[in-house]
Amino acid sequence: MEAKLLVSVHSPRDIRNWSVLQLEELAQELRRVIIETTSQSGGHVGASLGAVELAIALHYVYDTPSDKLIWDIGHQAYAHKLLTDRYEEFSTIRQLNGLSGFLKRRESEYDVWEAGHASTSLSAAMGLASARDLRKERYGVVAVIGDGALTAGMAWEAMNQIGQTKTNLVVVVNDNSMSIAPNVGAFSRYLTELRSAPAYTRMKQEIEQLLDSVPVVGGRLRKTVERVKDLLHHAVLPRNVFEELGFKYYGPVDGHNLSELIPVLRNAQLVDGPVVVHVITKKGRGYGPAEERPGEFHGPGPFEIHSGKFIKKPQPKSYSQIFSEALVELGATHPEIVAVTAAMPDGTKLDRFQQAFPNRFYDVGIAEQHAATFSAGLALGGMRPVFAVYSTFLQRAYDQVVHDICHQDLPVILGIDRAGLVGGDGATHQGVYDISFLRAVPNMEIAMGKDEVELRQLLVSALERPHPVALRYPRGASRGLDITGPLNPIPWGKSEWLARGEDATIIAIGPIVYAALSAREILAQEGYRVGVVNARFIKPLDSDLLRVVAQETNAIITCEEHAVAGGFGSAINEWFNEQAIRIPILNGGLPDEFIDHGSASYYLNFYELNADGIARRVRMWLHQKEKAPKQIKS
Ligand SMILES: Cc1ncc(C[n+]2csc(CCOP(=O)(O)OP(=O)(O)O)c2C)c(N)n1
Repeated sequence: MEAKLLVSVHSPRDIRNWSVLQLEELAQELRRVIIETTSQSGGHVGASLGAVELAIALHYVYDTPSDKLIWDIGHQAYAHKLLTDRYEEFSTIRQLNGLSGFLKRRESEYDVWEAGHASTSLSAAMGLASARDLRKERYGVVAVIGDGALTAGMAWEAMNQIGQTKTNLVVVVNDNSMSIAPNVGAFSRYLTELRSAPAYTRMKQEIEQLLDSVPVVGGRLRKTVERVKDLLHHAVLPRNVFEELGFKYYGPVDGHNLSELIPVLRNAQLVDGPVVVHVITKKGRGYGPAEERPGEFHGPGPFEIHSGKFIKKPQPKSYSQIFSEALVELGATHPEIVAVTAAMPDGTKLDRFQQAFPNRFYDVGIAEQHAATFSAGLALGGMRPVFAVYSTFLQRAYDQVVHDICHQDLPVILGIDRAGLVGGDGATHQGVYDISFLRAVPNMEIAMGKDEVELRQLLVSALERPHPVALRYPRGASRGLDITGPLNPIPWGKSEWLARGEDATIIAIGPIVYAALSAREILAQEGYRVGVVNARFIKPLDSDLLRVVAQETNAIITCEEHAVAGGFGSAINEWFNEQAIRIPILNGGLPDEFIDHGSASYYLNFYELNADGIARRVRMWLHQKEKAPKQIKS
């Protein structure tokens, strides 16, 4: 498409002398580009369409990049990317070697802060503003945070600090009353009240101006008048929560009206001390289907622009759906099962459980820490909580898992969704660390099936355990297997022999087991006798089986879609070390580096974790071993 205005915008400086009319045209063009691009590649279309005018106004008012603009999460910042010289590459967004779907400091000097997880912006802004003040530098600091992200404790920890200081920092609350799903909780309700009282707020601002304009003259009289003004202020004008915390409050402002937004941001910029600008926006603004179905258009794949229909190849059910539906099935006969999500009812598919058992479902907002300890409390009270959470977001609740769940050995089930590589969301979202950080914790048990049949069975087994259990499953489509069989448990801690082999045995965890089986076939054609074990359990390991492996085979290869450091393979190494059984072990997994956006299949190939890659590594390794002096097995 032709973007006649945007082609001439190489930096926000290029628009700073434009009229509001021109800026409005630019907004329309930005929307067209965002819709056209995301219709092909998918992406965070709804949030970004909602923040188009906000991005324009902020870059218009502030002298970026000297002034620092921090976006919370960064998923809403596509217009910011386009205004900062990334139009030419915009079609590569979220693809391998293309632009990131979030902000990246190496991508642009305008990307001041990198995120992907919610609610970090205010702490980062406070840090930046404090450094500025200490170094006696002069630049503006502005943080944009959504009403959803404002439900997180971390945001309030920052508000608590910012409100106490006199530092110059502007917090823009981008309030669209949506998280991914409709926003939840008491604070969200409070924002709704604040939003629905613009007439009151305007009256309040007028009274404030009036009071400020009362002239006061010298000495004691001045003090008395100031005091009377103060008293009047408090008597006439109840303050909102932001003001109580020490912020100056501007709003609510229509976030799609540049003539309103720009002057308010200018005023906020002039205030000495912390300010909240409360901006009302609409998720999906300007694209009918996204406005009507904001949840679905939060982060969709490709779609038809004219109909808003998603372009999807028919696929088996996702692992999330399998997990959630099994939970619904079990929920019918287990009234003690309760489901918990931290703002991800759609992503985790727990919305199915919500429909079936509304009283036993909790969406606590973007509050993973709270969700974990809340689950611990539920378990303490005799319920069987299942907290379904993406592996990456569980990182935030580590202390709660250690201190509140595991230390008290409470039987909470963590449904660890998106365990493994995640694709377009990239480095901040890869689910490849949870084995490492969970298996170090006493009482925690960790399992992962090779497919959806085992996922269902392991859920039944997990419910029988008196300890915390982490049950991992990957992002995306399952294998399409028949899951109509009975929901029988898998014996706890028992791995599965899939094939025996004298030359080497591959011990794999999760769906990568199937790649290991294919690798075995490739190698069999070359004369290698390779066994395959479906581990199923990371903790506890199946000691009996591992002993047999050591007796029957000359070498072990571990395979996991997870970081090698501290991962499943490390657990195997530790076990053999501890048993003083010497056997060569090769660990297949992901390296000690952050893995950017790009398809999971690309990275599985790149890191030799698909069938060909596993076969290649095993072949090379066995070949080298043949040349090396013989290892001694005890
Ligand atoms: C810690 C964490 N939990 C969950 C998510 C998933 N997530 C991404 S965007 C989003 C909604 C954010 O809502 P809001 O801040 O209001 O921004 P909006 O999308 O409405 O613009 C959620 C829950 C995340 N990024 N980080």
